[in-house]
Amino acid sequence: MQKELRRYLFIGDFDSFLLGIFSKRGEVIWVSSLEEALNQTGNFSVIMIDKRFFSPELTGELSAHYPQTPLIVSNGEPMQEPPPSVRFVAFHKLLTDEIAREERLARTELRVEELRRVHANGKKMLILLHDHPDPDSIAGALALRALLKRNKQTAIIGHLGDRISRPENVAMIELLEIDLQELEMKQLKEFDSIALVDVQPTFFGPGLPPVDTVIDHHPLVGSYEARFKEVRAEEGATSTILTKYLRASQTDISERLATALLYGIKTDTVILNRDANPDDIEAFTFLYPLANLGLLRRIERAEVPPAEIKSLGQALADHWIASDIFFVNVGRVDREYLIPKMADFGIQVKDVEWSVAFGILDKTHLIISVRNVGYVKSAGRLVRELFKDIGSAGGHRSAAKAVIPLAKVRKAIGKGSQDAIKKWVTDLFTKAVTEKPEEDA
Ligand SMILES: [Mn+2]
Repeated sequence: MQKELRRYLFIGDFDSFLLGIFSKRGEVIWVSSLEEALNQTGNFSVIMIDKRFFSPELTGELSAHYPQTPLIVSNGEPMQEPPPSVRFVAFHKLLTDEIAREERLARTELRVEELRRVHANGKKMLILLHDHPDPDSIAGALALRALLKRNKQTAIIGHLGDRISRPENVAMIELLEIDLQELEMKQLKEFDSIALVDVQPTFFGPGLPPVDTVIDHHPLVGSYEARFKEVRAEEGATSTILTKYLRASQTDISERLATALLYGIKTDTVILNRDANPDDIEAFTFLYPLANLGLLRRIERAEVPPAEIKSLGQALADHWIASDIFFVNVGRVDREYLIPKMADFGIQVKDVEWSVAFGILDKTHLIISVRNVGYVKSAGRLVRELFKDIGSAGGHRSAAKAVIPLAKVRKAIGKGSQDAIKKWVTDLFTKAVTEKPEEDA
């Protein structure tokens, strides 16, 4: 099909910059009176009228003379009630929006350059995740590696801590063929540079070598040094931050990477419900057409192994509700994911505002997983205040977690029986949740 030549008729006072933009797209005819406008030959794709020239009579005559041609009124403030078939477009606003967008992209691109300089040298870098990597952190790591134009030989993605157990995460790693390494603290000094993704140095406690980069969306915890720091608590996912980086630097996004990032944003924001902001939605919309949705469905429907259904059933039996908090004691588990799964379930119970699931992992640690409805106190802040002195604790506004060595629990409550722990957790949360509201949101 032959491409149609676009012709634009401008009536009135328009900026030459704007006319220049349109002349790149077709023929521009610019007149300063209605008479001249009516004397043109041929048809136009669209007629633009300066708002000061606008009147119902003028648009009436133009419509009669050029039937089927859209009329667009521009310049100045939007019209109260444009007549039917006449539209208003504020070009100056479009242009300033466009410039603001480009400015944001350019700023982000400069950040990417800075980040690339930090990791330009050094043969082997480490992208370190938290101890129990989730889809957002794994996707973030893949994105950082692509952004730095490194591969699995020159940028290792690793974590301390145990094998990954949550079925969806296992499926993600298998189906996207992600090479994730289990490391020990003493191995970290073998790397030339370290970037933390979806986590901050304070999470690891002492023993962590100096890190070069921190990219995270959890609130800033403690103080630490890093050559490159991007900690944005307003974003719902680390994948969102890195998607912006990839877009601004026009880095190629493979189908595999897009699928990972999409899944990361989806899980960290619970399908754009929890803690999602417009950036998350924009990143999601951008990634959606690039991702392999068939693969994503296979990752998401990863099921609970049959042997564990019994544990889930038993866990649910030991639940109670106090002060609109759903508590569930999951008991002893070898796979941590059962605990957050129970917390996710609990928050769906009618009239519940908080859900607290806890259990003992590997006979050594008490894991507490917390969810809330989102419009109450921040879950992350609450668990930090409760447990920061005896374990590691943190999270988001509506989802948080604490990991406490059993020895510390025994020290805090005098004993370590299930009943004692149940009473301790119930009392702590009931008191913390019902206490006077915190100052800011
Ligand atoms: Mn995250």
